Parts: sequence; C-alpha cells; structure tokens
Amino acid sequence: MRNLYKLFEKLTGIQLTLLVASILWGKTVIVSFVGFNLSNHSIFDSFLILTGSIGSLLLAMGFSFYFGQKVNKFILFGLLLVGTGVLYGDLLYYRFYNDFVTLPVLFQFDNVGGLSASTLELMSWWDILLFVDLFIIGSFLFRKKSDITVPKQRKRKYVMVSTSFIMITICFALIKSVHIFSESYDREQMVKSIGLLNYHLYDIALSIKAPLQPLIVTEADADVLEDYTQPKSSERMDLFGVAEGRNIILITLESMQNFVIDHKVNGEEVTPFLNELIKDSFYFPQIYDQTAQGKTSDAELMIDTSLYPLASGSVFVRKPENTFNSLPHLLKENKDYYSAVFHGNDRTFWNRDVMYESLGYDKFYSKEDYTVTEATSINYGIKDIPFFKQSIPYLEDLPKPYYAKLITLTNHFPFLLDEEDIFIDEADTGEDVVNRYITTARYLDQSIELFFDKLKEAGMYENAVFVLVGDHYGISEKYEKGLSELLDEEINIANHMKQQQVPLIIHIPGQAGETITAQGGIIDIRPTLLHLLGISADHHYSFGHNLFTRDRSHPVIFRDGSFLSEDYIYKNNICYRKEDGEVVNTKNCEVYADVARQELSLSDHIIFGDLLRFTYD
Ligand code: GP9
Ligand code: MN
Repeated sequence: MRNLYKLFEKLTGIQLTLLVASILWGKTVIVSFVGFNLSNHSIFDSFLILTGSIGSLLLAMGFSFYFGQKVNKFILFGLLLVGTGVLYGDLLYYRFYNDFVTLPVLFQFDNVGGLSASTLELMSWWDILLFVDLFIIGSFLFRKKSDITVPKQRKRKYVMVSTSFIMITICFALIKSVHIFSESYDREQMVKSIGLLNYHLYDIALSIKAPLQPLIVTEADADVLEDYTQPKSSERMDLFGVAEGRNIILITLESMQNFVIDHKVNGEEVTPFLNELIKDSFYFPQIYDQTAQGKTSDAELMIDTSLYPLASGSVFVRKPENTFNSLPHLLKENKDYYSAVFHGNDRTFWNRDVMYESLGYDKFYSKEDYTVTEATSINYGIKDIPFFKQSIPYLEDLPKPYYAKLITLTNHFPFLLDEEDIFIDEADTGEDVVNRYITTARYLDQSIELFFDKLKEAGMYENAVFVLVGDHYGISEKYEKGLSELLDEEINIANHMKQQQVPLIIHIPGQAGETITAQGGIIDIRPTLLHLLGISADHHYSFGHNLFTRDRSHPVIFRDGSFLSEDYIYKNNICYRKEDGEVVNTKNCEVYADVARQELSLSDHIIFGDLLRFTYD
C-alpha cells in the first residue's frame, strides 16, 4: 500500500485526473458487461461498450481543473463519488426493471412500485466492490502533497482529445444504426452504442426539450393525424352493438399475467373463477403487456386513449394537462355515459387526480372514500375484497349508463398477504416472489368472484358489460428462472414473449363465449369495446385495432421498439422466428420495424405536442 501511495504521490494533475477517470471507466465497463444483461453482443458491440463512455468521462472529470490552476481534489473526488452513485442506482434499477433509469422516472419515484419496498432484496454483498476504490482514492487524494497544477495548454489539449473521443463515439453509434437517436426509446441500444454516461446526458437533453414542444407545434402539425384513422372493416358486424347501452365495468387486474389462467399449482387451479368465467366470455389469450415505466398508469392510458405510453416516465406525470380524446369523452359524446374511476390508493398516486380530470372522468373514488384500516389494507392500500365490497354502494348510485373503471391493488409486487387471505398454498420454486405470486393471484380471483356475486345480488350484473384485463407483468425478468420452473419451460425468447401475455376477458351476460386468438395489446381494448357498444371507431386517433377484426399482419408494438408480428419476434435489434425462437435475417423484420418506428414517433408527437387540442373546436 505504501509503495502504491508513493506512485500516487508522483502523479501530475492531468495524470491524477486520468487515473480517476479510468477507474470510473473501468467500473462502468464492468457494470455494463456483468451487471446489465446486454444481450448477444457482437465484437463491434463489445467495442462500443468498452469505448463509448471514455470521451464524456474525460470531459466530465476535467471539471476538476477547468476553472482553477490545479486539480480541485474535492471536485475530483465528488465526481468519482457521484459517478459511482449513479452507476449503482442504475444497477439496482436494472436488476428489477431490466431497464435504464431516465430523468422523468426519478420525478415519479414515489410511484415506482417495487423498489422502495425491496431495495434491500436487490442488493448483493458483491456490490461493496463497487465502492472499495472510493476509500483508497479518497485517503490517497487528500494526503497527496505534490504539485497538481494543470498548465493552460494541457487543458486545451485535454478538452480537444475528450471531445474527439465523443465525436468518434457518435460516428460509431451512427454506423451501428442510423436510427439510433430517433429511436432513443430503445434504451438498451442507446447504452450499448454510446455508453451509459452519454445515454444519461442525451436523456436529460430530451427531458429538457419535451416541455418546449407544445410551443413549437401548430395546428398544421395536427393534419397528419387525419391520415391516421383505422381502416373500416365489415367483418364481425354480428357483434357490432351487442353491448349497446350497457353499463361498462372495467377491472384492471393488478400484475395479472395470462399464464395463471387454467394453470394448476399443487393440483389446484390458481384462478378457478376466471377459468369458469372465460367459458362464457370473449377471451383473448394473446394480448401483450405494452406498458413501460408508467406501469398501471400506462395501462390506463392505453385503455382510455389508445395512444402508446411514453418511452420514459408516465404520461400521467409528464403530460397530465393535455387534451385527450379519451374513452370517457367518447362515451359521453356518443351515448351520454357517466364515467367514474375507483381505486383504493391516494388520489395523487400516479398523479391520478389531475390526469382523471383531463381524461374526462366525472368522479374519482379514491382512498378517502373507502374505510381503510390496518385490517383492511396491505402493501399499497385497501385489499381487493373490501375494495370491491365497499365499491358496490357507490356503483349503485352512479347515473346510468355508466363506465366504471375499478383498479385492483393487492396482487402487486412483492405479493404480500395476511394469513386469513391465503386461499391456496404457495408454489414451490426457488423464487419466493413467484411462490407468493400464486397466492395473491388467487386472492384477486376470489375477490372478483365475490364482486360478481354482490353485483348479481344487487341486480347490477345483467345489464353490464365486463372488461377484465391484466395491467402488466407481475414477475419481472429478474425472477424469470422461478417462473420457468413453475411452468416447466426453458428460458428462451419465445417463452419470454409468451410470458408477456396478460389476460383479457370481455364478459357480456347472456352472450355466448368465444376464444379470440388474435394477437394484440392493451392498446387494442378501446376499439374492441367500442365495436361491442355500437360506436364506430373512425377518426378517433387511435393506435389500437378492433381485436375481432385485427389485421394479422399488423405487429404488436412495444414501447422500446420491439414487436411481435405473426411470424417474427423483434427484440434488441435481433429478428427471431416466432415459432422456435431461431435468429433469422433482420430483413424479415424490417417492414414491421418501420411500422413500429412510425407509430411510436407519431404517438410521441401527439403527446409531446399536445396535438389533440387542435382536433377539438
Ligand atoms: C398503485 C397501483 C400500482 O396505485 O396502481 O401501481 P403500479 O406499481 O403497478 O404502477
Ligand atoms: Mn399495476
């Protein structure tokens, strides 16, 4: 150690800065390769991961001497500390979400389920290694006595070299993909191509630009929307209007994935009620979770507006004052519906109080409208059984016809239940999270059964149309091993995609059941429902398709630019054959990739530019 210190003592100002920059570079590279599961990289990818951060790291570290004659030890150490902190934050976030932190997500951190309750679970003893250098460098740095002046000329050279590195990085990234910057929603591609630090800087720049966009666009920008209407279809006109005039009861099933349907654990059905219900319902087994960082709020956005969520952050938090051509508005204009939303959490969670106004809800029943005691709540708020029970009298009082959206809560990570609410044994995989998920999924199933019973008792069942939909995945990729054990399936891309399916059930009392195998997403719910209600879906600026008539060649698009077509899976810029998960030539996916690019950018344009305000007189 003493010899090491002697060497350290000899370092000049520039050498010292370079040393600290390379330590942070080393840590960034290790975290990128080991911590982030940046799938299947080629030699060129590895080269980009290795080199991408160098320029900006150097430039950033230079702030320790740009404004003085010598290196400011506090600034240098501070940069190392902050850099390490950011790296560790990224790592923890990635471990749970398999995604990278964005600036908007930091502003909605109170709403990011999962992390707060279980940050400890995401940490590992090995993580200490990420901080060891801080003690060594810290103790050396503040003892260092030798001269660390940086002459002016050297500063200039230093800046030139750093910026050249940045330029080269940008060129390489563009060689990798010309769409890299317009597809910034593909964060994995960004991080792989320009490095973690540059990714963060670009993300910050985008977040600053976003609020300015509504000021730049004009009415003419909205003209493009006119072209974007869904093709008319004459198919399945037998179903057009079969639910006309009925009260709509839409239930979002928190974290419910489709694999639980008809699945048995220890010989027992996980969701016996839903399994029965689907026999007399339209059941859509191939509906995919298309949410991003906004989780439940993204699902709600798609249900109500049929727009794509944002790539970073939630529209509920970032653009809640926009004009939306939403389901409550459409229902009111076309059939004079009253709209209410029910959720047993704080009004402000996901900024719902503000967003629901814009979406046109007449009433929001939130935590303050429910009796929430220690006995009736767990995790995020009121348990689903008391939630449904207490919602009945409110529903009874609603003006008819109504659209009621009920948002369940109990089946939420980390899937906790009180003893008296456990109606099925836990599963027996190596992942506790997966094992507990079975019990909370069953609790949700039971709560819905009870709700249906109560509605029947109160005479509110017959004249309703029910839409039940899983809002997004519950078991994240981190716990995929446990899930594959539960389902006795190997981990591969085809199974991974299948696990992104969420159940969608549309139940119309008196209507015969049918399983609709069309591939689709949550974004397709609105046009499907409107079809059943007898409301034509033209000119609704909707990205969704009626699932009864959905063109099979249209891909199901995910927010990171990946998609699923009838025959292919496209993920992380790799094209796979859907059938067996074999990698195939990217050309097979190109035509769909263009559609995905076009739809995502138009949807973003609508949201960031608040373009729908021009469609109202
Ligand atoms: C909280 C509930 C759960 O109110 O909507 O949120 P999530 O973490 O799933 O987005
Ligand atoms: Mn949710």
